[in-house]
Amino acid sequence: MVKFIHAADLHLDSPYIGLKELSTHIAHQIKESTFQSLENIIQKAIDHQVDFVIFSGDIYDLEDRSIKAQIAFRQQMDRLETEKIAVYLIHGNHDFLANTADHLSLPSNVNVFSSSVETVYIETEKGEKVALSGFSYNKRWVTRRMIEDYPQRDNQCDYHIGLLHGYEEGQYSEHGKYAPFSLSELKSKHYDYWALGHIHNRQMLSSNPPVYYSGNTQGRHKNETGDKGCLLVEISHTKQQVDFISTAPVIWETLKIDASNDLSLNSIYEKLKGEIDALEKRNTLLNLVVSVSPHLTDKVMNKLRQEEFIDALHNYSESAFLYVTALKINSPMTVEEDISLAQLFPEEWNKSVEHFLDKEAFYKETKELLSTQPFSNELNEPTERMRKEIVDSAVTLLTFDLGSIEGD
Ligand SMILES: [Mn+2]
Repeated sequence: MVKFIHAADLHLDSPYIGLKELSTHIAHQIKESTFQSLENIIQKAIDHQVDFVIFSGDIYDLEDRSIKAQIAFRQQMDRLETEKIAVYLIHGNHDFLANTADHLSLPSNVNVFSSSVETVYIETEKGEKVALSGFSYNKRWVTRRMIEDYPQRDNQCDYHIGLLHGYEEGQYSEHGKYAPFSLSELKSKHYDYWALGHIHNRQMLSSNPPVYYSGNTQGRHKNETGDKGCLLVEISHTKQQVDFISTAPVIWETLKIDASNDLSLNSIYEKLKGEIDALEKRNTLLNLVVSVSPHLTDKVMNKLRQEEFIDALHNYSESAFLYVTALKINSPMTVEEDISLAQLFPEEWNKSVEHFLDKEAFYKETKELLSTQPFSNELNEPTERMRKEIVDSAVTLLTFDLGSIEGD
């Protein structure tokens, strides 16, 4: 049996996008979160006495690796070296191998794959032979189907593991720049495990053979919600066990609350406070989306939109903080009294909405916009969920802001 940890997309020293003023205590914890998550992963590797650790790309957030990130990574690799635990890592699109003159060296237990697919062979302490195949990005985009260069399973070995930072095709074309592959191509290699990186949402593409994206180790913005960490993998010839281990010290969450029956500031506040207090007590950055009644008075509405209202919702306890990073108030406004575009031209309206719900049309129409700052930074790996969110918001905005015609 071989036992290892699979992690990816650490993005050490990520800048946090979209966070406003934070207390220094919280700001510090957030700034350190990618490092803390790495430290937790290494501790788990030691606790579980794994045979080795795999990092499937994007260890650093930028090709221009910060000194702080390099030092922190080296320190953690040193810990593994002391424990005689080997590390196999590939670089991804964020930390591609380029000029290495400004790189700090890593201890000898760390094996970095080069820019063409190579296979390394190791023997575990129990005497089992393991082959690991992978490659590192040497530029921002790798459009070549690198999967074609991976060898077939080496049957002289007990286990053969693939490391690949790339995009599984079939969902949308934006990721064609990232070493695209299909699941059937992976399966055709007959490996015992595929350790994938690039997609930040943890997911299993196949259980047999096990093919996993471990997801990133720490959420970095409001669209990377939920628990984050690494995978503990145990493979023998009779069973495969893949367990998620939570290591992220801070999580992002979105909470949608329906307050459309509450007409006073007090009852809205009580409802929000109640739902927030019921959340699990752990460091949380919360994105609140609240639906309110169209019959709220302007005075109540103004209060809801004040910064002070958000401030009243944060929740700090000794063990954890909950910080509301954004409050979105969905109000149907005065749509009931107006004639909306949707009512006036139902056919055209539905046609337009449908048009934008179509993936291809969406990317065609937004291509230019999404490739400019600041969108290009935040959306360089748009997920299907983000796309739907954008379309949803646009439809809501159009329905309520533009869709209604003021009677003059
Ligand atoms: Mn990444």
